[in-house]
Amino acid sequence: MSHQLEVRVLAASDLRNADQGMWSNSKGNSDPYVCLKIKRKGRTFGREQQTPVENDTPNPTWGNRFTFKGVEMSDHLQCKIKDHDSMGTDDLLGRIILPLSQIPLDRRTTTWHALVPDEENPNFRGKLQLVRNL
Ligand SMILES: [Ca+2]
Ligand SMILES: [Ca+2]
Repeated sequence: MSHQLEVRVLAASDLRNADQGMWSNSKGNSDPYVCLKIKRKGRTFGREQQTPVENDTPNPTWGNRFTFKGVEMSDHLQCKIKDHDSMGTDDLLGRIILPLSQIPLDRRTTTWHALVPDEENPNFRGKLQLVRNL
């Protein structure tokens, strides 16, 4: 049975600073945004959607709502948080893949999801807050 999933991306916190060094802008902190997509049996289902960029903060807040049609409860939501850079490729700040059933249903039961470290960046840290309607 397929559903329409509405996800609201609330906030992230404790994100790493990916704006240090040669290619940084002068402001000195990451400029985070979130890319969301549905994964079904390991493959992308539907199109990727993004939050706006929050400039220069390790603790961004968004509040944007995203709708994904035709999802199944066995699907997963992948969230990648990236640092927007005006030069070069945006840096990955953290990622998480959650079964849809593990995304909390309303704000009162909101949990922070710890981001998953990556082999290339073992110092990943941070967490992400989401709620859903299904
Ligand atoms: Ca950067
Ligand atoms: Ca940046």
